[in-house]
Amino acid sequence: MSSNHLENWKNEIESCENLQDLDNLRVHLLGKSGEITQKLKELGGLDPELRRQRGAEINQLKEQVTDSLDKKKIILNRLAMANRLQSEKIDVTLPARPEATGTLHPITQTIQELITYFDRLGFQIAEGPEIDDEEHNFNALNIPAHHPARQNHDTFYFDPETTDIPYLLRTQTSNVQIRTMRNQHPPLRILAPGRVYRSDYDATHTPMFHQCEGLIIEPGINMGHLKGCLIDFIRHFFGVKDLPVRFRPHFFPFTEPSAEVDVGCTRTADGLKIEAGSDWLEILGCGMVHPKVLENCGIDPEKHQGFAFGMGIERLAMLKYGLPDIRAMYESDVRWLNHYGFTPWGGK
Ligand code: 2NM
Repeated sequence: MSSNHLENWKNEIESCENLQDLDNLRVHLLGKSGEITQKLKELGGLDPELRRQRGAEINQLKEQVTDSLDKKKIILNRLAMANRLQSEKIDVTLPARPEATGTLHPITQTIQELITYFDRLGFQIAEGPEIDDEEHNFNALNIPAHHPARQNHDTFYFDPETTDIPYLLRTQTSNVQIRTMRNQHPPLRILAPGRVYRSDYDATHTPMFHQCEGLIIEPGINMGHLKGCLIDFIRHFFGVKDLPVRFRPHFFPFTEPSAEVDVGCTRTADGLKIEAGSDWLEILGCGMVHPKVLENCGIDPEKHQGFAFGMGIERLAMLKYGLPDIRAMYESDVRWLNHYGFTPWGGK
């Protein structure tokens, strides 16, 4: 019976076409109630002499079957791998699937442009708290108690019941310059971009917006330096070489003299163009830092002078990139972001 059985089993093993069939056959032969296992179990009832003889035969049979199963398994494994390699073949010449990449918000882009420009002029980029107190947001800046900007309709105050002193959301980023002047020694060149808050909401105002303020404190700094610095910056920012820039006298409590700066523009039916035109458009405020502000920060106004400027980043971005409504900036509409956003490596 042995050699006949062995031939049959080997044929069965040989005709297995896949690993699953082969495993089923292994269980059928060598499993707990498999054919060969069964034969081994039957040995128990035989005479010792016969048992040894048959035992040796069956074990030899079992070894040969196991050997055949192992060899077949190697072949079927190779076949399965070959099939997988064939079916999962990658065509590296296919064009890449387009990746969905995000864009930089126009505000982020504009802040980066400002930082890049003023960094080259040696300005430190500085940040400070958005929640601050009246000392850093108003007092140190020579903004008197009765100044309209202090009133509740402009400034967001925290509930005075819950804090020891009145806290507020900063209305400009000047608290950064105040802290820097108090913690460092002149000469200083600081650029402070960041979020500010005022209670206002329409097509050109959101209650949170961004400002960028700049400050230079050095001995002998004068209004000529201020004008040269800002004229160069404005022409560079808008990319218009001979753009007319006009300094118009103004009042700020923290600078003296103070000015508002206008650029030339043309107003047409479908909008506004920054260029040498017949009209003017205000884009920033500036002035020589008030002696009282320097004194408030421990700087001797007889030894050091300085100029400062401040601009609204949304306004600059809207003018440069033709954004019609400020409110769309903070609606997080992906279509708007894709349309007006920038690639992280510069350009559109
Ligand atoms: C402006 C206009 C004019 C300004 C002044 C200072 C400081 F802290 F040095 F006194 N920082 N920024 C300033 C001056 C801001 O924004 C329209």
